[in-house]
Amino acid sequence: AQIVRLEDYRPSDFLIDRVELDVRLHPTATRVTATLSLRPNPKGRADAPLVLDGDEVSLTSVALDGRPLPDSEFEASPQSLTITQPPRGPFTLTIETEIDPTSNTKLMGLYRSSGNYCTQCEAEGFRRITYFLDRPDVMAVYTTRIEADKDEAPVLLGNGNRIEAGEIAGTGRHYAVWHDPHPKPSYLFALVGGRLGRVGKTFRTMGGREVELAIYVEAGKESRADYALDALERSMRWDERVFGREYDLDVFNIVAVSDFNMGAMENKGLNIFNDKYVLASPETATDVDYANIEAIIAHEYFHNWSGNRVTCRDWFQLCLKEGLTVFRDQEFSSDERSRPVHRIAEVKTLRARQFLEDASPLSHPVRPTQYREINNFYTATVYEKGAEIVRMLKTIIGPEDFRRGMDLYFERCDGTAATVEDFLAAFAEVTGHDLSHFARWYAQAGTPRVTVTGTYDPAAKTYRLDFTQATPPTPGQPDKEPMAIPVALGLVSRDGEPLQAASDRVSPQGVFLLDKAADSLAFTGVTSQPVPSLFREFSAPVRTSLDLSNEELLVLLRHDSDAFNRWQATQTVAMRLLVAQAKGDAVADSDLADLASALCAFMEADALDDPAFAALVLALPSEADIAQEIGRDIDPDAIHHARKAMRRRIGQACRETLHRFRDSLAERGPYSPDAASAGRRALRNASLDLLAAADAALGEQLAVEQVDDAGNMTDRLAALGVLMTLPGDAREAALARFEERYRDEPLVLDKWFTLQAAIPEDGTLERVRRLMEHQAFAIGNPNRVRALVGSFAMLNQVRFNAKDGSGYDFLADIVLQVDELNPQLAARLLTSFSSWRMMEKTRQTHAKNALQRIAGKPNLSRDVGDIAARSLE
Ligand code: HT7
Ligand code: ZN
Repeated sequence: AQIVRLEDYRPSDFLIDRVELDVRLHPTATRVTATLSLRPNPKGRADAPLVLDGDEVSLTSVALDGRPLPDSEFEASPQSLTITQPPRGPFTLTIETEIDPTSNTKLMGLYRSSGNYCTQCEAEGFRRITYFLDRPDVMAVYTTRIEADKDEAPVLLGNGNRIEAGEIAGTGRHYAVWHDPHPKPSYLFALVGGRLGRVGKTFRTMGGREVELAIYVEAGKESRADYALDALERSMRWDERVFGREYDLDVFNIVAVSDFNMGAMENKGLNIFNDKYVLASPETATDVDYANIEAIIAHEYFHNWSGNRVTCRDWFQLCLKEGLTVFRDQEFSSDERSRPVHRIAEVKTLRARQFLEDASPLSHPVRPTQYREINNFYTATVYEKGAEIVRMLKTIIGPEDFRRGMDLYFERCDGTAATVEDFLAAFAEVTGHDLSHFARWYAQAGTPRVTVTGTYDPAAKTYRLDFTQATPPTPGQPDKEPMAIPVALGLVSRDGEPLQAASDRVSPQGVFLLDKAADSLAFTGVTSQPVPSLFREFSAPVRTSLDLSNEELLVLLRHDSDAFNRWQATQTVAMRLLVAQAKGDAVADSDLADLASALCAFMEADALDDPAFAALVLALPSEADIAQEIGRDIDPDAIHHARKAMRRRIGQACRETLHRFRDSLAERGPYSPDAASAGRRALRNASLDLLAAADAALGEQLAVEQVDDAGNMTDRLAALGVLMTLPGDAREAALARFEERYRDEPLVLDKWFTLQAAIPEDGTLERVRRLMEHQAFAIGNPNRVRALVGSFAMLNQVRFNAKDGSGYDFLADIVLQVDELNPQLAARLLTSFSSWRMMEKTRQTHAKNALQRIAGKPNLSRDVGDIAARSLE
């Protein structure tokens, strides 16, 4: 397939100032008339033909300045429309096309979900609606007339403000006209037509403008959108307060649909959401669901400035909007919830997804330089590492200059399609810093490893830290340069007393900038041997090797003022022991005992001060984390057994405390999704999990009771999750009762699919195959496929990586099946092979065979072909 390269970017030869669309909705033959006001781009090539993009559209007619064009003056295929000799001044092109939304299973362009019409245009979906210059640097003002059968689609929504609506007498049809005054790229276009329920409220912006907020959902589920609506209002207020950003239209609509390729989409004034990230009630959604809804509502809203008002020049600049917007939504959630708890959750996700990707054949820079299929670059690297870069920038320049830089960026780039260079230029200008070294973070792939050793000189009362950094080779980048790494740090005394220490290389905010391959840092006036606390709040997306003993790390758990590093210290100790056990190395029983007793002591002393934090401390590194740490010759069965044994050990050691938590943290009042209540539930359920690991019979009894008596989905699902680790009739009976209770709740049944797909037992693959026949499963629905097949591949380390290759063969079969319907979804499933080269030999061979079988299949989509090829490179 053709490769698109950043270095080949050139401005479009034509610009489009205005788009008038007339869309007559019909289930199988929707007619679209697009009237485009075009002109040659002064920055483009003179005498170039006009080549419009298309994808599976069928052309009915084309007219230039009102004159129907004869066949000799254009060339049309489903993929493009070329006007061979366009005028050299402004002109209008009127294009009529016909599309079939019902047979659109790719869920890109105009499609139907539960009978409703909706669109998805990012990245290249608009060309599936009409022929267009479908690239983000072509920005136009859109007016959209939508017409539909009144019964089929009583609600008609478009971008911007509604300027007209009416009935078409005698036809049973009606229409609405929407106008969006803000020029935008085609990927932000959207329309919706359907039978939908609505909740809404009025929001007054800081400038006094009244905005009608509304969320449209499946009729009957309106009350489940209340939390999302509240999150929207809080996001709007936060963006005004923290970034000075005000909303700019009279309405802001959100529509929830049940068939959706990703989480949500930030179309201008008309966000479209996967209903999983809108609908919530205590009976159907968990605390994690509520937190995700809040974060994604905020993320899409924040795009109104970081993405829509300032958009991307080309798709290589995707991190410009996604990394920045993830950073903004993370800051919002940290302000609304607990900052340290949220930071730990972010880092867990970053390591599980982005570090994994960076260590795989799919590793790429935050700003890639080439792609075959842009849909494959909506990755953890672009999103999560992209957000970490913005966070490091803020850490290096400080919060005041960061805000001044953001203001300048928004002001200067408003209404434009910008680049990473434009973004960095704003910060360079307000600070006077040269950010060219820092800019390497966008260009160089791979996770740097920082190695640190500390030396104390009691006579001189000095403490020296020696740093080195190295980044491993990644595809296309064998040699790496040193990065600019902000190290937020402090020294901690062993007895918890404050420690006075000074270094002129550390900023007043406690940050040392490591920007060479090796550097040293000396502290003076250090009166006792300290323990260094490095990368506080995880100040940079790096791996670290520290020469600290387990005992020293456990000092940090007790005494560090930085909550992130208190958590990190226990994770590091646990990881060392788990890795050693999984590799079959000798592990001293006293080391296990020390960890368990440090955890029990922490639980006794501190857990109830911040239960959410305590629950995170109690959660051991996952099997996938351990595999990543081992890095080569991985045996997932050995990892599973090591982790299981350690859970048992901790459960036994802390049994009494855990029992006490079960009682003292029991739910008293009605359910509330706030962070403090969620934290208490998290600690109580973590206690159940460890108790069950220590004593299966007791665990089964407590879990069955909780599944049946729980007053909310968080507790019910947590208990059912514990039962998944305990084979037997009680588990099967509880699963059956759960299924019966939620038989009409697809989003809840997804959780039921997920739990079963993750059971680490021999029969799970058969179970997953059986569940694919379940009446609630649908191969065309991304949520269902991700819940069952995606969870099997991503969450079930032992069964997906089964030594006989059965897990890989199964996934390959499903990828090929899904590819015929929805290539984007198939390609995402396929990324679960990304760490195949780290497995031991037998598994590697099976994985390679499965990947080769996929790569060799004729007529693969570009999406799947690209992932398969890169995975094998
Ligand atoms: N900007 C959006 C990314 C996106 C997408 C969303 C839904 C379906 C297909 C999609 N392709 C790309 C979502 C976001 O990051 O905010
Ligand atoms: Zn986004």
